Amino acid sequence: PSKCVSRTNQQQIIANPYNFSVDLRMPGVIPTGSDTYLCMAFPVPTRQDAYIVDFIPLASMDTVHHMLLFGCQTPVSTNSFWDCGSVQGTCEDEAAIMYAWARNAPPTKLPKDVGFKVGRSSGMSYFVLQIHYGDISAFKDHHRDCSGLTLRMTSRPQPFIAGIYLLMSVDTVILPGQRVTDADVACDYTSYPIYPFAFRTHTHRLGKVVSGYRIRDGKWTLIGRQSPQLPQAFYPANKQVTVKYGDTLAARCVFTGEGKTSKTYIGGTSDDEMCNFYIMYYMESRHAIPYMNCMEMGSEELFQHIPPEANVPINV
Ligand code: IYT
Ligand code: CU
Ligand code: CU
Repeated sequence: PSKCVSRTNQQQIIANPYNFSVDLRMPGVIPTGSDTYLCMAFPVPTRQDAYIVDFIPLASMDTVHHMLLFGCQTPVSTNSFWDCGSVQGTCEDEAAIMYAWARNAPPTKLPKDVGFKVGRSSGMSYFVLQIHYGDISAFKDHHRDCSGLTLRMTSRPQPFIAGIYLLMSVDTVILPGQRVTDADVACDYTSYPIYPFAFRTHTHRLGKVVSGYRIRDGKWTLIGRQSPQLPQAFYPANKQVTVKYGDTLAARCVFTGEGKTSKTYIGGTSDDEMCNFYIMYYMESRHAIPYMNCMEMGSEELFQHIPPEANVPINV
């Protein structure tokens, strides 16, 4: 159908020969049930390095619950779309998240002079777009969906690169009936300075609040705090906080086991849980490190000093 045709080629305005746009859209799909996750891979359209400097969502508000954009080397499939619910994932290798759009949440903008670096040398040859179709009653008319994103890109090197620091728990167990379970994650930061500008939280049903902090000289400073039951977009971070060598990054997810009759573990299905705090940062290009993560359980002694707000639920 004509409305699925990519506008990318027609759209080029040769104002600046370094700049171009890429449309990533579903190829006219009809999800077969509510809560379907569909993915599609797109090769990064250049042999040289390129930078994503802006994201423009093209999502049908009545059917798309959320969209995520990943970069990786080996997507699960390279021809057309696939079902990427809990069974099949996005990539064979590690996927790096670059963008999240969620219904009813304001989209994040990259700061000026900041871009996500993509292309062969950065280990990212493919984009993978994941779309979660929520309520599919709007498909009763059998129309096809072409939701997706436009990426504004440039081949001009950017002064700062964007990156993601992911704090995640790998070993939390939530006991049935237990009112509060804290999942604590913390790591020493031993690299060049990063400047957080957005954060995203992710848990499944049992998460109440997720908070992320920088600890410097024993003092805890909030980077961001959100209910994972609100749209899981990237929200603006506390801009005052920069992170440098010698700091500690820490996150706490608060869960409840109320109403459960069995233990809940970390895992991929909706009956499992996850505890994720993503920090989107920028960093000077000359020592660019685009992805970092922390999976260490924080020490009890350290978390004795976490601000009490980390355990205050956020009303949704
Ligand atoms: C076990 C777990 O917590 N998985 C998370 C975090 C994660 C994200 C990425 C782990 C790896 C990744 O490559 I990207 I290894 C998780 O799956 N989070 C989901 C999405 O997959 C991104 C989320 O919505 O945050
Ligand atoms: Cu969703
Ligand atoms: Cu999850």
